Amino acid sequence: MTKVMNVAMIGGGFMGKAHAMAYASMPMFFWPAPAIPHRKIVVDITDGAAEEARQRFGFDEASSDWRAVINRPDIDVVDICTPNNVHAEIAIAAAKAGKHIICEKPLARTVEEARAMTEAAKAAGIIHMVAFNYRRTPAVALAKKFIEEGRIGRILNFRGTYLQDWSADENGPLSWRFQKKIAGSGAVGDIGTHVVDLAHYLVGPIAEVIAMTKTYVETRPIQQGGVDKLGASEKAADVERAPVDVDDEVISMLRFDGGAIGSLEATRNAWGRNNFITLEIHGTKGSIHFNYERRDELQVMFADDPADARGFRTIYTGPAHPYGNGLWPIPGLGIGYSETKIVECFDFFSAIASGEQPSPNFEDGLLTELVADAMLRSGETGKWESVK
Ligand code: SOE
Repeated sequence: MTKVMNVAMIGGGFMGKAHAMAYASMPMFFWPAPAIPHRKIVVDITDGAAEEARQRFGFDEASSDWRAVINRPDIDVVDICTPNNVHAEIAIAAAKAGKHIICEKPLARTVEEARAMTEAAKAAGIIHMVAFNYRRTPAVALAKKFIEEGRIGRILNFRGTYLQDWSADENGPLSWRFQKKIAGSGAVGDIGTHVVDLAHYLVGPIAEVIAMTKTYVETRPIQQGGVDKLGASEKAADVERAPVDVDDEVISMLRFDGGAIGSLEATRNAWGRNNFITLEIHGTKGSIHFNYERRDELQVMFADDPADARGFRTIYTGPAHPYGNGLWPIPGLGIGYSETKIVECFDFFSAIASGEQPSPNFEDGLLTELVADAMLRSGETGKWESVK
């Protein structure tokens, strides 16, 4: 019999929706499943919001008291889907209570918080994971496989971008994502860290960075209501404004431990770009290109192809590729955001079943925080900053 594990999900917003969907779907895709996640209890900031999330996301129970919930003996897994300011407090308490933890990205607001979370998780001996889901896209995992097999040789260069436009409107509301005390940083922490995670996954540790950071919109209308609207539906031009104290954009050069060089750009102010995560990696024997907006596809160029057939070719991921035995049976049927979260859920519960830490775990999340911190420091100093 496949083991059933009770999940307490803290936070019933956008990420709560993605995780709840993954808990329900994972065994439908990956069978036999490593465990069956049971949606036991969802926590939100008020009883009303928690009850709404319970009904909507299919949990047995609802609560507005995360402390009481994480100490319950019938809870196996704590899932942190809250804004960044409470990640550390919840994760450290959940680790002390002996629960396995999956935490939304970025791991924390600061290196200090990320370090404390990592130490608590390691001391407790629990399984821990940070939800950097994009490395779970089959095409990205295929890129990793080609790199590990040496198909593009030694890596010379990594170019990564993450461009969105949901904060380009200067009247988009001042959500928590524009407030340092809640978010920690802006584009750097929110989406730049996804690219750092991908760079670490595909190329290896980043040793030093030199970065420019910029805040384009200095004040925003104070948000009416607590929901994270991602700028889209509330354009409150006539509402009182308050300062933005995080970065809107980062452009960074990178030096990797292994000798490769690279660049990273992240902004939420790029009109026309939605979830434009692009990766281009050049090696001594070929190149790889990926664009999340065409996430079924991996573009590859192998230098030893016949001269008359030289060029990028498109591989459509499917059963022959990573996670292909669980996802859809024909290439091109469509990989979506949901699939990345289902795969993430599969990898997390596989780690619990095997007792081996998944990646990215909290230690990996801490390394990513160190790079983000170096970028923010470099944005101030204008100098190369070491990640160590
Ligand atoms: C907003 O930029 C956001 O929701 C990020 O916080 C997520 O990590 C990203 O996957 C989608 O965009």
